[in-house]
Amino acid sequence: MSRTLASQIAAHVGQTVTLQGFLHWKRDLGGIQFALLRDRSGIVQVVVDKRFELPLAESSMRVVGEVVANAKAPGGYEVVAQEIEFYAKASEPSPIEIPKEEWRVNPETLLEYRYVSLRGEKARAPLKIQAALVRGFRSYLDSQGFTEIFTPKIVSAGAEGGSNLFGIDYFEHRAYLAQSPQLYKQIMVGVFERVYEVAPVFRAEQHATSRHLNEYLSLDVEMGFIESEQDVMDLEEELIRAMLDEARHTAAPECELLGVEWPNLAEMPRLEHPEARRILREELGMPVGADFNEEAERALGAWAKEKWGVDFLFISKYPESARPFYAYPEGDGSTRGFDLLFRGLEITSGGQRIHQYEVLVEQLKKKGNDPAHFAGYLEVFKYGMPPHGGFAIGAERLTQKLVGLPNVRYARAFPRDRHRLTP
Ligand code: AMO
Repeated sequence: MSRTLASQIAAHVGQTVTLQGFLHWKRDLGGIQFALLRDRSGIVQVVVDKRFELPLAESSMRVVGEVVANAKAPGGYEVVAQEIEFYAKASEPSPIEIPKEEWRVNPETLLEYRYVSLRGEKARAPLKIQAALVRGFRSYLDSQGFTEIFTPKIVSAGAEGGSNLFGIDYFEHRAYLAQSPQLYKQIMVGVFERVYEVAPVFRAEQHATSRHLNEYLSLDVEMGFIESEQDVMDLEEELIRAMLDEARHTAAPECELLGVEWPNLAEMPRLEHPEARRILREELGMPVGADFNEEAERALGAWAKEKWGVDFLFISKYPESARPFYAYPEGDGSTRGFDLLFRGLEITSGGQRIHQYEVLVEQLKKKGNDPAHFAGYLEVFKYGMPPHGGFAIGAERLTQKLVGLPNVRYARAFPRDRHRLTP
């Protein structure tokens, strides 16, 4: 059986086609019934005569019929059904009316019924766009000589600090869910020089916010033989362009459906931390500490948009106090660590890392750690690590900001948050 998609019917006027999909909506006009069939590509109107009884919405179905032009039909074409088969009829009315997508329901309700609310065209579109972003991530890095790696998600210690680790029982040992592949991607630089990973990571964030998930997709990159963190930012700039390009071309209908406003990709300025801090204090009247909070990031994003017309802004040279122990110290209290803000939200942390064993031990002690606790982390640095650096992009945050979602949870199919473990 050859299947025609909803988006292809214009090319088949006068022909008999087979459609497969879901009963999106139905209407009975007495003598005649109309059904909307939704498939992965879109929605098509089907004219159904009284011979056929239409079941509840969301039933899965197959329609064989002739394509005719009809100016009144959505998209200008419809299919006159000759045959209809239902693979599985819905046994209950959908708790969310999929066609009424401007759902004025409690967001918790939408997440509660995510297994069916995701079928809405607008609900599923961010995930389609995210898939394109990830595809762009992989293909750009492949083209630059990177190797995809797969590192353990069950680990014996945290890499980003102990506060937001999920502990688990691992036979007779205590283990944790990986909060970042940080150590492993560094080790793999010693193997392949340039590596990336696309995998979930876990953070026991105590607070429910619009930008924190407890499980998110981390797009990790690490590369060896760099001169400085500038090389890493150069790569990230090109990578972001390639990712957005992929989304723009291969998820064009979804971007259009959501009215995605395309960001300025031409420029991604780099602001050093002391200057960013001065702007916040003096120009924006916001007293800030070493690490910038959500409000400060938003303010900087808005400032850069107004001043330079940019959507992406790097903040570089973070102070040691705001960076993990592995950040490369400049010797003046600053590091070669950076963040990338997109429309005022941090979507990336990264930087050059320490590659010398003695410096790492020193930095660990300086931060009040006992190097013995980091023996596993330190081991590889005894074996000739090259100067290296990298970063991680939070896939849901990038998607959230690109498509303008009010909450990062809508950029993940089945979000895990402070109160949600199902569906
Ligand atoms: P960091 O902890 O800053 O850095 O995380 C990197 C990026 O991941 C995203 N992110 C999150 N997204 C959703 N929910 C969360 N709870 C959450 N926490 C972080 C953000 C953030 O910028 N190992 C370093 C990266 C590196 O230096 O290579 C790290 O994990 O977009």
